[in-house]
Amino acid sequence: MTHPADDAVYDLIHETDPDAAAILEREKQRQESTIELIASENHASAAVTHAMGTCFTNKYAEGYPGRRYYGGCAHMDEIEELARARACELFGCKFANVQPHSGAQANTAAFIAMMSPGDTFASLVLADGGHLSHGMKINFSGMFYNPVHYPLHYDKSHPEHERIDYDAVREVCLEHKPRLLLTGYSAYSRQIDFEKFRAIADECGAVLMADIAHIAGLVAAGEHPSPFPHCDIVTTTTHKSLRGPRGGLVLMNDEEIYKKVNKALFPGVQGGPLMHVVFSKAVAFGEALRPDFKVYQQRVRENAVALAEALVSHGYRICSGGTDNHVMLVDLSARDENLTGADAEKWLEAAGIICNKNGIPQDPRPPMKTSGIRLGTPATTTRGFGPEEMKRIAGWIDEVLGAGLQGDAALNDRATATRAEVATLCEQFPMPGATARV
Ligand code: DSN
Repeated sequence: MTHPADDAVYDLIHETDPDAAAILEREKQRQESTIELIASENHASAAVTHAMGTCFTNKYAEGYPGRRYYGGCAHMDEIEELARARACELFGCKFANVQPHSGAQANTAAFIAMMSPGDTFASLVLADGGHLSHGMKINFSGMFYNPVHYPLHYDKSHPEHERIDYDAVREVCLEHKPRLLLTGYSAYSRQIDFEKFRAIADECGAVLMADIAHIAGLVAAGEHPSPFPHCDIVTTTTHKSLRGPRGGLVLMNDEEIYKKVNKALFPGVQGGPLMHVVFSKAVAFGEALRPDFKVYQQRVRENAVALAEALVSHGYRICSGGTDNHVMLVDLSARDENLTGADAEKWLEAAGIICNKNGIPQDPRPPMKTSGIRLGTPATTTRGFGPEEMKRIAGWIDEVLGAGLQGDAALNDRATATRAEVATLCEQFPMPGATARV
């Protein structure tokens, strides 16, 4: 399956640089023939993919529409205004900055806009499902600010086990009086109650920020409650469930915050915006505004539930007891206490199933080993997989991990057989966007 635009791109690059073209071809074939379960990845459409390969890449446009540091920016202004307007329509807010190169850059700008160095903020620690830029000591957020972390419920007999403990969030905030309270996570499968966070932020006098990088597509489609009007500032990536190009986005309703964010991002954090990516963001937001995007997001959630239930039927445990969104954390130790996330990631890749090892709450294993894997359904749903395919995938996962536990010979046999079955299924559900030229 090829898109004519992919053929043209491949031919062009092959003519001028066969070495690079060969690598491109191998990566396209890898994506085409494997099942992508990394929760933060997706298959962008051909329009979104190829929008990044336009002459917009040639242009410097430091500044913002109407106030640039370079001449020749008339069409940069047009496309940035279009992207901003579509982002605001999609998320139901008044202001958008579409220039962040990534989610981490968006978070950096938000922190600079809302805090002074040394200020305290409250967040969920990475090990419980947060993010590197939510206060890890090795990241700017932990180097220049003072993170305090609120815990998850951690009590196996409690119905809210491994979910946000809103009473504990309140206690941490009342004790530390953070300047900013941060919600939104990278490995959390439950709905976030933004209204409860707002009440806590108001009680302790904090700014409320949400990083909706993972759930942005669901939020845009109304399949997860919106952070607006509760949050003061919202950051996201554009390439995960939102299915756009790789990049970041900041959203808000307050004009003063908007001005601060604009200044914080440029000149505070970034130089020239990636206008070819801004162009592609506009195209992606246009796609997300279409009615079929809502149907897509409904299917993402249905598939996540189907996959989680099927894994439970094979003896795995889903952290927090299930999923409300696109992602799930699978506790492998429930299936076999010797199973690690690192082994599972490697064994499944050999079988054509791509995922990432991930710590589970209070994981006794270190981050490069882990007791869990994180699975998500945005990419497989884009391909057109449904609940039946999710059941097949869960079965394959169990067969491969079971074989891996028996040793290398069993794993090799099983992985080879599964990889062929996976490739056959993938052929029936071609990857949209930049598809392989085979
Ligand atoms: N690396 C992303 C993820 O996989 O969730 C977050 O930045």
